[in-house]
Amino acid sequence: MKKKELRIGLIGCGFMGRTHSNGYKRVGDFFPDLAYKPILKAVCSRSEDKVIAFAEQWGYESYETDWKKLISRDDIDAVDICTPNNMHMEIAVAAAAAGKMVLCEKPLSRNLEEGAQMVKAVETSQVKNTVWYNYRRLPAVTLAKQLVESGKLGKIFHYRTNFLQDWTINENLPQGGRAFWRMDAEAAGSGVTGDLLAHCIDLAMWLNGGIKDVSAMTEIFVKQRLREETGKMEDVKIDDACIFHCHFDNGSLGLFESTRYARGHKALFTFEINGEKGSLRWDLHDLNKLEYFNNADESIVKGWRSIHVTDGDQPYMDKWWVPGLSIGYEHSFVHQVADFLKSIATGEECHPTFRDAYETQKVCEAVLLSAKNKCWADTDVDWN
Ligand code: SOE
Repeated sequence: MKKKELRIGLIGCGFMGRTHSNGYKRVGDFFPDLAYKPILKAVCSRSEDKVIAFAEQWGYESYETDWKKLISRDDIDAVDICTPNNMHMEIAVAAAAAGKMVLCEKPLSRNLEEGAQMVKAVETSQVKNTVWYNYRRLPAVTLAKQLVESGKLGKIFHYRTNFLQDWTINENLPQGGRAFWRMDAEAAGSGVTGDLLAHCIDLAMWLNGGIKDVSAMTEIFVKQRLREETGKMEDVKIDDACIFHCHFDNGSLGLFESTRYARGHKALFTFEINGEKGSLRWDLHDLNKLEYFNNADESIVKGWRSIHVTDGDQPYMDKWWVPGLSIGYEHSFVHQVADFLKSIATGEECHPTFRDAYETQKVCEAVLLSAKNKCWADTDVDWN
Protein backbone atom coordinates (compact mmCIF):
# COMPACT_ATOMS: atom_id res chain seq x y z
CA MET A 1 0.00 0.00 0.00
CA LYS A 2 1.39 3.39 -0.95
CA LYS A 3 1.56 5.58 2.13
CA LYS A 4 0.16 9.09 2.26
CA GLU A 5 2.61 11.80 3.23
CA LEU A 6 2.41 14.06 6.26
CA ARG A 7 4.83 16.88 5.56
CA ILE A 8 6.27 18.19 8.82
CA GLY A 9 7.52 21.70 9.53
CA LEU A 10 9.38 21.70 12.84
CA ILE A 11 10.04 24.96 14.66
CA GLY A 12 12.82 24.91 17.27
CA CYS A 13 16.08 22.98 17.24
CA GLY A 14 16.62 22.30 20.95
CA PHE A 15 16.31 19.15 23.02
CA MET A 16 12.63 18.69 22.15
CA GLY A 17 13.25 19.30 18.45
CA ARG A 18 15.59 16.32 18.62
CA THR A 19 13.21 14.03 20.49
CA HIS A 20 10.40 14.74 18.02
CA SER A 21 12.65 14.37 14.98
CA ASN A 22 13.81 11.03 16.28
CA GLY A 23 10.14 10.02 16.63
CA TYR A 24 9.35 11.00 13.03
CA LYS A 25 12.40 9.17 11.71
CA ARG A 26 11.86 5.90 13.51
CA VAL A 27 8.11 5.50 13.38
CA GLY A 28 7.92 3.97 9.89
CA ASP A 29 10.40 1.24 10.69
CA PHE A 30 8.53 0.05 13.75
CA PHE A 31 4.91 0.85 12.86
CA PRO A 32 4.88 -0.39 9.25
CA ASP A 33 1.08 -0.62 9.04
CA LEU A 34 0.40 3.09 9.34
CA ALA A 35 -1.36 4.68 6.35
CA TYR A 36 0.66 7.89 6.74
CA LYS A 37 4.38 8.50 6.82
CA PRO A 38 6.05 11.68 8.11
CA ILE A 39 8.24 13.60 5.68
CA LEU A 40 10.78 15.91 7.30
CA LYS A 41 10.05 18.81 4.97
CA ALA A 42 11.47 21.81 6.80
CA VAL A 43 12.97 22.88 10.11
CA CYS A 44 13.13 26.42 11.43
CA SER A 45 15.33 28.28 13.89
CA ARG A 46 16.48 31.91 14.08
CA SER A 47 20.13 30.87 14.01
CA GLU A 48 21.08 29.91 10.46
CA ASP A 49 24.22 27.99 11.47
CA LYS A 50 22.27 25.97 13.98
CA VAL A 51 19.33 25.21 11.69
CA ILE A 52 21.57 24.13 8.82
CA ALA A 53 23.45 21.73 11.07
CA PHE A 54 20.18 20.42 12.52
CA ALA A 55 18.62 19.90 9.08
CA GLU A 56 21.67 17.99 7.97
CA GLN A 57 21.90 15.83 11.06
CA TRP A 58 18.21 14.86 11.15
CA GLY A 59 17.53 14.77 7.43
CA TYR A 60 15.20 17.74 6.91
CA GLU A 61 14.82 18.63 3.24
CA SER A 62 15.00 22.39 3.77
CA TYR A 63 15.21 25.07 6.42
CA GLU A 64 13.83 28.48 7.33
CA THR A 65 14.96 31.14 9.78
CA ASP A 66 11.55 32.81 10.03
CA TRP A 67 8.69 30.69 11.37
CA LYS A 68 6.11 32.79 9.52
CA LYS A 69 7.68 31.71 6.25
CA LEU A 70 7.54 28.10 7.27
CA ILE A 71 3.85 28.39 8.09
CA SER A 72 3.06 30.08 4.77
CA ARG A 73 4.55 27.23 2.75
CA ASP A 74 2.14 25.06 0.75
CA ASP A 75 4.32 22.00 1.15
CA ILE A 76 3.82 21.81 4.95
CA ASP A 77 0.84 19.87 6.38
CA ALA A 78 1.67 19.92 10.08
CA VAL A 79 3.53 22.44 12.21
CA ASP A 80 5.39 21.09 15.22
CA ILE A 81 6.17 23.71 17.88
CA CYS A 82 9.33 23.01 19.90
CA THR A 83 10.14 26.60 20.86
CA PRO A 84 10.28 28.16 24.31
CA ASN A 85 6.78 28.58 25.77
CA ASN A 86 6.45 32.29 24.97
CA MET A 87 6.24 31.45 21.25
CA HIS A 88 3.62 28.69 21.50
CA MET A 89 0.54 30.85 21.28
CA GLU A 90 1.52 33.07 18.39
CA ILE A 91 2.78 30.19 16.27
CA ALA A 92 -0.13 27.87 17.04
CA VAL A 93 -2.74 30.52 16.29
CA ALA A 94 -1.05 31.44 12.99
CA ALA A 95 -0.56 27.79 11.99
CA ALA A 96 -4.20 26.94 12.71
CA ALA A 97 -5.36 29.98 10.74
CA ALA A 98 -3.25 28.74 7.82
CA GLY A 99 -5.08 25.41 8.03
CA LYS A 100 -2.08 23.42 9.28
CA MET A 101 -2.31 20.61 11.80
CA VAL A 102 -0.55 21.67 15.01
CA LEU A 103 1.57 19.62 17.38
CA CYS A 104 2.79 21.61 20.38
CA GLU A 105 5.39 20.82 23.04
CA LYS A 106 4.13 20.95 26.63
CA PRO A 107 3.05 22.95 28.50
CA LEU A 108 0.41 24.24 26.11
CA SER A 109 1.09 27.86 27.05
CA ARG A 110 2.56 30.22 29.61
CA ASN A 111 -0.83 30.84 31.17
CA LEU A 112 -4.53 30.13 30.84
CA GLU A 113 -5.34 33.17 28.77
CA GLU A 114 -2.89 32.14 26.05
CA GLY A 115 -4.09 28.54 26.29
CA ALA A 116 -7.67 29.65 25.69
CA GLN A 117 -6.67 31.44 22.50
CA MET A 118 -4.86 28.36 21.29
CA VAL A 119 -7.84 26.08 21.91
CA LYS A 120 -10.11 28.55 20.14
CA ALA A 121 -7.75 28.74 17.16
CA VAL A 122 -7.52 24.99 16.52
CA GLU A 123 -11.20 24.39 17.18
CA THR A 124 -12.34 27.25 14.94
CA SER A 125 -10.10 26.10 12.10
CA GLN A 126 -10.91 22.46 12.89
CA VAL A 127 -7.32 21.41 12.49
CA LYS A 128 -5.96 18.29 14.08
CA ASN A 129 -3.93 19.07 17.19
CA THR A 130 -2.05 17.42 19.99
CA VAL A 131 0.29 18.31 22.87
CA TRP A 132 3.42 16.29 23.57
CA TYR A 133 2.73 14.99 27.08
CA ASN A 134 4.91 12.09 26.08
CA TYR A 135 4.94 10.09 29.31
CA ARG A 136 1.39 8.86 28.66
CA ARG A 137 2.86 6.73 25.91
CA LEU A 138 5.40 4.76 27.88
CA PRO A 139 4.05 1.20 27.85
CA ALA A 140 4.02 0.84 31.65
CA VAL A 141 2.10 4.10 32.03
CA THR A 142 -0.42 3.14 29.33
CA LEU A 143 -0.82 -0.21 31.07
CA ALA A 144 -1.56 1.65 34.33
CA LYS A 145 -4.35 3.47 32.49
CA GLN A 146 -5.77 0.15 31.25
CA LEU A 147 -5.68 -1.36 34.73
CA VAL A 148 -7.39 1.65 36.30
CA GLU A 149 -10.06 1.64 33.58
CA SER A 150 -10.68 -2.08 33.96
CA GLY A 151 -11.64 -1.41 37.58
CA LYS A 152 -8.76 -3.42 39.08
CA LEU A 153 -8.07 -0.77 41.72
CA GLY A 154 -11.73 -0.19 42.64
CA LYS A 155 -12.57 3.11 44.26
CA ILE A 156 -9.52 5.38 44.34
CA PHE A 157 -8.51 7.04 47.61
CA HIS A 158 -5.06 8.52 46.99
CA TYR A 159 -2.92 9.77 44.10
CA ARG A 160 0.69 10.69 44.93
CA THR A 161 3.23 12.00 42.46
CA ASN A 162 6.48 13.91 42.20
CA PHE A 163 8.96 15.17 39.62
CA LEU A 164 12.34 16.06 41.09
CA GLN A 165 15.47 17.56 39.54
CA ASP A 166 18.57 19.36 40.83
CA TRP A 167 19.98 21.30 37.87
CA THR A 168 19.31 24.86 39.09
CA ILE A 169 20.93 24.62 42.53
CA ASN A 170 23.94 26.49 41.16
CA GLU A 171 23.38 30.19 41.99
CA ASN A 172 25.67 31.24 39.14
CA LEU A 173 23.27 30.04 36.46
CA PRO A 174 21.90 33.02 34.52
CA GLN A 175 18.40 34.39 34.48
CA GLY A 176 17.17 33.22 31.10
CA GLY A 177 19.11 33.24 27.85
CA ARG A 178 19.02 30.68 25.06
CA ALA A 179 19.99 27.56 26.94
CA PHE A 180 18.31 28.68 30.17
CA TRP A 181 14.95 30.01 29.00
CA ARG A 182 13.21 27.67 31.45
CA MET A 183 14.55 29.96 34.22
CA ASP A 184 13.02 33.11 32.78
CA ALA A 185 9.39 33.88 33.67
CA GLU A 186 8.90 35.85 30.49
CA ALA A 187 9.90 32.90 28.29
CA ALA A 188 8.59 30.02 30.38
CA GLY A 189 5.55 31.47 32.17
CA SER A 190 6.34 29.60 35.36
CA GLY A 191 9.08 27.40 36.81
CA VAL A 192 8.55 23.83 37.90
CA THR A 193 4.78 24.21 37.80
CA GLY A 194 4.59 24.50 34.01
CA ASP A 195 7.73 22.54 33.26
CA LEU A 196 7.49 19.50 35.52
CA LEU A 197 4.26 19.49 37.52
CA ALA A 198 2.37 19.87 34.24
CA HIS A 199 3.54 16.34 33.38
CA CYS A 200 2.37 15.08 36.79
CA ILE A 201 -1.00 16.83 36.38
CA ASP A 202 -1.52 15.54 32.84
CA LEU A 203 -0.91 11.94 33.92
CA ALA A 204 -2.94 12.35 37.11
CA MET A 205 -6.00 13.63 35.30
CA TRP A 206 -5.64 11.03 32.58
CA LEU A 207 -5.40 8.22 35.13
CA ASN A 208 -7.65 9.53 37.89
CA GLY A 209 -9.96 12.18 36.41
CA GLY A 210 -10.46 15.88 37.00
CA ILE A 211 -9.01 17.96 39.83
CA LYS A 212 -11.51 20.13 41.70
CA ASP A 213 -9.44 22.43 43.88
CA VAL A 214 -5.86 22.86 45.09
CA SER A 215 -3.85 24.25 47.97
CA ALA A 216 -0.28 25.03 47.00
CA MET A 217 2.98 26.55 48.11
CA THR A 218 5.89 27.64 45.95
CA GLU A 219 9.43 28.73 46.79
CA ILE A 220 12.21 30.63 45.06
CA PHE A 221 15.47 29.51 46.65
CA VAL A 222 17.87 31.74 44.71
CA LYS A 223 16.26 35.17 44.79
CA GLN A 224 18.35 36.98 42.20
CA ARG A 225 20.24 35.90 39.10
CA LEU A 226 22.31 37.63 36.47
CA ARG A 227 20.59 38.56 33.21
CA GLU A 228 23.41 38.18 30.73
CA GLU A 229 21.95 40.54 28.10
CA THR A 230 21.94 43.47 30.54
CA GLY A 231 24.72 42.40 32.90
CA LYS A 232 22.38 43.16 35.83
CA MET A 233 21.14 41.06 38.70
CA GLU A 234 17.36 40.65 38.55
CA ASP A 235 14.74 39.12 40.83
CA VAL A 236 13.96 35.51 39.95
CA LYS A 237 10.26 35.18 39.16
CA ILE A 238 9.84 31.49 38.43
CA ASP A 239 8.95 28.92 41.09
CA ASP A 240 11.97 26.74 41.95
CA ALA A 241 9.78 24.34 43.89
CA CYS A 242 6.06 23.74 44.19
CA ILE A 243 4.04 21.43 46.43
CA PHE A 244 0.28 21.11 46.37
CA HIS A 245 -2.50 18.91 47.53
CA CYS A 246 -5.91 18.64 45.93
CA HIS A 247 -9.33 17.00 45.71
CA PHE A 248 -10.09 14.97 42.60
CA ASP A 249 -13.64 14.91 41.22
CA ASN A 250 -13.88 11.21 42.15
CA GLY A 251 -13.37 12.03 45.85
CA SER A 252 -9.74 10.93 46.09
CA LEU A 253 -6.96 13.09 47.52
CA GLY A 254 -3.86 14.11 45.59
CA LEU A 255 -0.36 15.04 46.69
CA PHE A 256 2.05 16.64 44.19
CA GLU A 257 5.65 17.76 44.61
CA SER A 258 8.13 19.21 42.17
CA THR A 259 11.47 20.93 42.56
CA ARG A 260 14.74 21.65 40.78
CA TYR A 261 16.50 21.62 44.16
CA ALA A 262 16.41 17.92 45.10
CA ARG A 263 20.15 17.23 45.12
CA GLY A 264 20.87 13.86 43.55
CA HIS A 265 17.75 13.74 41.40
CA LYS A 266 18.09 14.45 37.68
CA ALA A 267 14.62 13.38 36.61
CA LEU A 268 12.82 11.37 39.26
CA PHE A 269 9.20 11.14 38.15
CA THR A 270 6.89 8.84 40.07
CA PHE A 271 3.24 8.23 40.75
CA GLU A 272 1.35 5.95 43.08
CA ILE A 273 -2.39 5.28 43.10
CA ASN A 274 -4.11 3.61 46.03
CA GLY A 275 -7.55 2.09 45.52
CA GLU A 276 -9.91 -0.08 47.52
CA LYS A 277 -8.95 -3.29 45.69
CA GLY A 278 -5.37 -2.55 44.77
CA SER A 279 -2.59 -0.06 44.13
CA LEU A 280 -0.18 0.87 41.35
CA ARG A 281 3.14 2.64 41.36
CA TRP A 282 5.58 3.71 38.67
CA ASP A 283 8.98 5.38 38.53
CA LEU A 284 10.66 6.91 35.46
CA HIS A 285 14.04 5.53 36.60
CA ASP A 286 12.76 2.06 35.85
CA LEU A 287 10.27 3.01 33.19
CA ASN A 288 9.37 -0.43 31.90
CA LYS A 289 8.30 -1.56 35.35
CA LEU A 290 4.80 -1.16 36.76
CA GLU A 291 4.22 -2.28 40.32
CA TYR A 292 0.81 -3.65 41.21
CA PHE A 293 -0.69 -4.73 44.50
CA ASN A 294 -3.83 -6.85 44.27
CA ASN A 295 -5.66 -7.24 47.54
CA ALA A 296 -7.50 -10.30 46.17
CA ASP A 297 -4.28 -12.31 45.91
CA GLU A 298 -3.98 -15.39 48.09
CA SER A 299 -2.66 -14.21 51.47
CA ILE A 300 0.52 -16.32 51.48
CA VAL A 301 1.75 -14.70 48.25
CA LYS A 302 0.13 -11.31 48.67
CA GLY A 303 2.49 -8.45 48.00
CA TRP A 304 3.60 -5.89 45.42
CA ARG A 305 4.24 -7.57 42.09
CA SER A 306 6.63 -6.07 39.63
CA ILE A 307 5.37 -6.19 36.04
CA HIS A 308 8.12 -5.87 33.43
CA VAL A 309 6.03 -4.29 30.68
CA THR A 310 7.77 -5.71 27.61
CA ASP A 311 5.40 -8.39 26.42
CA GLY A 312 3.74 -8.35 23.00
CA ASP A 313 0.24 -8.11 24.44
CA GLN A 314 1.14 -5.10 26.56
CA PRO A 315 0.75 -1.56 25.14
CA TYR A 316 2.99 -0.78 22.13
CA MET A 317 5.31 -3.71 22.84
CA ASP A 318 4.26 -5.81 19.86
CA LYS A 319 6.18 -3.25 17.78
CA TRP A 320 9.57 -3.65 19.47
CA TRP A 321 12.08 -6.49 19.49
CA VAL A 322 11.05 -9.56 21.49
CA PRO A 323 9.42 -9.99 24.93
CA GLY A 324 11.71 -9.18 27.84
CA LEU A 325 13.72 -6.46 26.14
CA SER A 326 13.28 -2.97 27.55
CA ILE A 327 12.70 0.25 25.64
CA GLY A 328 13.39 3.84 26.73
CA TYR A 329 12.35 7.47 27.05
CA GLU A 330 12.68 8.24 23.34
CA HIS A 331 10.16 5.55 22.42
CA SER A 332 7.36 7.56 24.03
CA PHE A 333 7.83 10.13 21.24
CA VAL A 334 7.85 7.45 18.55
CA HIS A 335 4.55 6.21 20.01
CA GLN A 336 3.08 9.69 20.02
CA VAL A 337 3.96 10.13 16.35
CA ALA A 338 2.42 6.72 15.58
CA ASP A 339 -0.78 7.61 17.42
CA PHE A 340 -0.94 10.99 15.71
CA LEU A 341 -0.58 9.40 12.27
CA LYS A 342 -3.17 6.78 13.15
CA SER A 343 -5.59 9.48 14.27
CA ILE A 344 -5.31 11.24 10.91
CA ALA A 345 -6.32 8.02 9.18
CA THR A 346 -9.23 7.26 11.55
CA GLY A 347 -10.41 10.84 11.99
CA GLU A 348 -10.28 10.43 15.77
CA GLU A 349 -8.69 12.93 18.13
CA CYS A 350 -5.11 12.40 19.26
CA HIS A 351 -5.11 12.93 23.01
CA PRO A 352 -4.02 15.02 24.74
CA THR A 353 -5.55 17.60 22.44
CA PHE A 354 -5.15 21.33 23.03
CA ARG A 355 -8.43 21.18 24.95
CA ASP A 356 -7.14 18.37 27.18
CA ALA A 357 -3.92 20.30 27.79
CA TYR A 358 -5.99 23.38 28.60
CA GLU A 359 -7.46 21.42 31.52
CA THR A 360 -3.92 20.85 32.80
CA GLN A 361 -3.26 24.55 32.32
CA LYS A 362 -6.27 25.35 34.51
CA VAL A 363 -4.80 23.32 37.34
CA CYS A 364 -1.39 25.02 36.91
CA GLU A 365 -3.07 28.41 37.05
CA ALA A 366 -5.01 27.48 40.18
CA VAL A 367 -1.82 26.14 41.79
CA LEU A 368 0.07 29.39 41.21
CA LEU A 369 -2.89 31.45 42.37
CA SER A 370 -3.29 29.38 45.51
CA ALA A 371 0.41 29.72 46.36
CA LYS A 372 0.32 33.46 45.78
CA ASN A 373 -2.80 34.06 47.85
CA LYS A 374 -2.03 31.40 50.46
CA CYS A 375 -5.49 29.89 50.11
CA TRP A 376 -7.39 27.07 48.35
CA ALA A 377 -8.16 27.73 44.69
CA ASP A 378 -10.85 26.15 42.49
CA THR A 379 -9.79 24.92 39.08
CA ASP A 380 -13.02 25.88 37.35
CA VAL A 381 -11.86 29.31 36.19
CA ASP A 382 -12.37 29.45 32.45
CA TRP A 383 -11.15 31.88 29.83
CA ASN A 384 -12.63 29.92 26.97
C1 SOE B 1 13.27 19.97 32.15
O1 SOE B 1 14.58 19.67 32.52
C2 SOE B 1 12.69 18.88 31.26
O2 SOE B 1 13.47 18.78 30.10
C3 SOE B 1 11.25 19.18 30.87
O3 SOE B 1 11.14 20.38 30.13
C4 SOE B 1 10.67 17.99 30.11
O4 SOE B 1 9.33 18.23 29.78
C5 SOE B 1 10.79 16.75 30.99
O5 SOE B 1 10.26 15.66 30.33
C6 SOE B 1 12.23 16.50 31.35
O6 SOE B 1 12.75 17.63 31.98
